Amino acid sequence: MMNTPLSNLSFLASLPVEWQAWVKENVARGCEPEGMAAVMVRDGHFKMDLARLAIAEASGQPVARQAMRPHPRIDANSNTVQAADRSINVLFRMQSPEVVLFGNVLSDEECDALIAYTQQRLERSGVVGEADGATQIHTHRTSRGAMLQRGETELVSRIENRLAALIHWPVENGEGLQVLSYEKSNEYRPHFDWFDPNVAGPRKHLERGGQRVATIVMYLSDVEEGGGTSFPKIGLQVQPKKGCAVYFANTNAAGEVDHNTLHAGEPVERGIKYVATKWLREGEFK
Ligand SMILES: O=C(O)CCC(=O)C(=O)O
Repeated sequence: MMNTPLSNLSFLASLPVEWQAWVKENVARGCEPEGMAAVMVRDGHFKMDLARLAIAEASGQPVARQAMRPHPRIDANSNTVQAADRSINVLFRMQSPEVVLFGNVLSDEECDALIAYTQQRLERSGVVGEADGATQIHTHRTSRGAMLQRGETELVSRIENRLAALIHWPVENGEGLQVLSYEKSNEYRPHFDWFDPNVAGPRKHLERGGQRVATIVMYLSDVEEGGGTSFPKIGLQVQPKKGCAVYFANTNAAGEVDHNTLHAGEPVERGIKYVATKWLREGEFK
């Protein structure tokens, strides 16, 4: 089992390095914490709780342990990250919401093998029912998909270990890969991946490993037209590129869900889009 690195248990370390430096510098200068937090919210788009906790931590104040929520961490300050067996490219990174686009996550052969392996298992994808949490067929989601078990094959294990190393997050805190196939006009309309604790159905899913702290969508094919992953609240669209992956954090280090992670799989216009989605949980997913 891969242990969660201690550095994950730090609000300060969860900030981009330039903000870590800013916080340390201003704490050292004796700046007023609430004023600093306000600047972090205004200029860095951080949530107020996270800003306050990071400042408190940098000031050497005791921070309530229960307030600390381990969170994936990506070393994205150079353009390449060595993740277990593969050297992965960092193509862009934004901090709030935290979105990172990676290149070279999977080889062409790995993409093709995942598609071939799941081809006979694809079934219409569902959404989480609001009342009871059961999977429901809905017009908002028209792809077909296959849910894999963690470690189901050597290839699946290899990819899971690679992703775990890339984001410093235990393999056990991940759901099995979900391979999705979108044909012409198939889509996944705007939705959140995090479970709303105030709604009965989604709340049930929290019992099995806690919140979905982050998502990785890996593109297994190029798509001739359409099929981008869009984030309507932040005006971002990622075009599918075989072997690339988009990572986004659904919660911050204080455990707050991020409404700016609203995202959609845009309708495919031409070609077939294949993706493999990995949802990362706060705790072990059994
Ligand atoms: O198909 C996509 O681009 C996004 C997939 C997605 O939103 C999901 O699996 O949660």
